[in-house]
Amino acid sequence: MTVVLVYLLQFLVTFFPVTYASSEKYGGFSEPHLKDLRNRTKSLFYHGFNSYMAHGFPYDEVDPLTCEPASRDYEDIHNTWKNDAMGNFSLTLFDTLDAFVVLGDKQGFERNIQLIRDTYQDFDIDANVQVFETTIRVLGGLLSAHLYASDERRGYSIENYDGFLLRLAYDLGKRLVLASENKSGVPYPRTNLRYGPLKVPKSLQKEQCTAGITSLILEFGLLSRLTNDPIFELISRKTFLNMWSSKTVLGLLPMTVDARSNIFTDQITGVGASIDSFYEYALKYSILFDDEIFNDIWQESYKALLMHSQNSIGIFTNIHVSNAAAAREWIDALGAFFPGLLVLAGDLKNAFDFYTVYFKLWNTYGAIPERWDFSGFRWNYAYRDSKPYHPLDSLPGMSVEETKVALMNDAVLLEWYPLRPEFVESTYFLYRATKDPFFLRVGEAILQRFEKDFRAPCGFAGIDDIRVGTRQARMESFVLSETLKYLYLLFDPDNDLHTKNGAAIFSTEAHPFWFDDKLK
Ligand code: DMJ
Repeated sequence: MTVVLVYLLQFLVTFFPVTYASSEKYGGFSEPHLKDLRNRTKSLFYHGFNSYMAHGFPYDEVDPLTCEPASRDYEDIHNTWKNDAMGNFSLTLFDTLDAFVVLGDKQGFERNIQLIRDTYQDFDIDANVQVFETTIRVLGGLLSAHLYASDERRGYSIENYDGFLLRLAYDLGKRLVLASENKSGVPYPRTNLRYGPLKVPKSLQKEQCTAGITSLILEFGLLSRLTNDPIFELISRKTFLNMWSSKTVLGLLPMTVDARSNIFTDQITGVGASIDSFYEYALKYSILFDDEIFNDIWQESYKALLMHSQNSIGIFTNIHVSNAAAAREWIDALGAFFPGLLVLAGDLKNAFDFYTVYFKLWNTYGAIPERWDFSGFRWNYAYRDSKPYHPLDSLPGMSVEETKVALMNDAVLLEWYPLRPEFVESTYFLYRATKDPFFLRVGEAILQRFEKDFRAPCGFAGIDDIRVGTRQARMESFVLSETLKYLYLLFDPDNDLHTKNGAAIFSTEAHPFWFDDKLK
């Protein structure tokens, strides 16, 4: 026995420092383990993309369950869930161009660019699309691909590249910017790519949101600087600053606006859907273009959130903009990007506190509910606020198990999970900043869920109702362009994007952007 122990100790003394040293480099995971995670993520990406190419292209998406091509809803013009993003312009292909660079697949990158050259001369398409969605997914995809194709310093430049991706981006930009020609001063939310915003039915032009109005600035700014046509940046900057000037004395902006009158239609704010990328683009624009004014906007708006919206456990809650009174006790799946943004802002403590709430959601549901109630309504009602919840207590007439299920289900206010990227995005940023293997473990769990539960015959199907697990007949383009991209990057410490030479800002759709004098 003693001999065995001595051998064991010797073994540990001999090998522990080696194991420790190599695992420390990759935050506690060995390189072969990380390599395996990368390969598995890569093969998921190719499963999704190749399914799209085989069955979906040239349409916008592929139905992951039936393998039919998927495009706009021509029967119901009010089906904005589909029609806002699907412009009949091979959406998935444009949105995933730079993902091939991230995966280190130069051939795939060049092949897809050639395919675009062969298929698209312009965006002269009779389709009503949402300006924000088209900007972040298609224009953003084109700009990032153009940067990689043209900038020799990044190692993906294409021989004899003639800038046609930028010409396409310019064509698209000129169509999208027409939406700003609205007397009210607020851009129309939608436009018709061929005929302009006036061709869009009025019923679709009423409701705008703060994120939609302010989040064109990164793509439009880059487009202006690369083409030397200032119009895009001038207009989007002016729109952003106008919006910011209508903040309340508390420094808060409401989330919805009537585009016809430029009047806010609610008085509530938070960090999730409808306002998320306002914060994101204030900070990212200030970094990409070294802009003091936008840095001040970020600082001031974040300070207001810390003061009025953050609660005692670190959730950024929804509040009234004029008096900061609690408004709605829920958070949404889109808000899960905020911890990642806070990493970029250098505020790790608040990033981690808010992240742990989403982590808990992932752990509980194996997904992030689209909207989740943190009020504990039924419990508080049953006990008239007298008894705080304890995991071993139950509701009247229920077992402990039944109580847990009831409370879990009660809390899901919107039940779908379309494989959104935000939680993975924040996991990635927190890992980059801390190198804590905890985040790699979270990533590994997400990867397993993709392999086991989200994988479908032709790509990946989201969940229609996370309480029962019914599947969604849709793979949005962001599954490939964002969710799997961030997951891959999480497992790839030596990716070009993590080197000084490859540094970039990710757009809200995870397209890497950079800009300096050499690109002018
Ligand atoms: C993406 O298209 C972008 O991240 C956008 O900013 C918000 N939501 C979707 C994915 O959830």
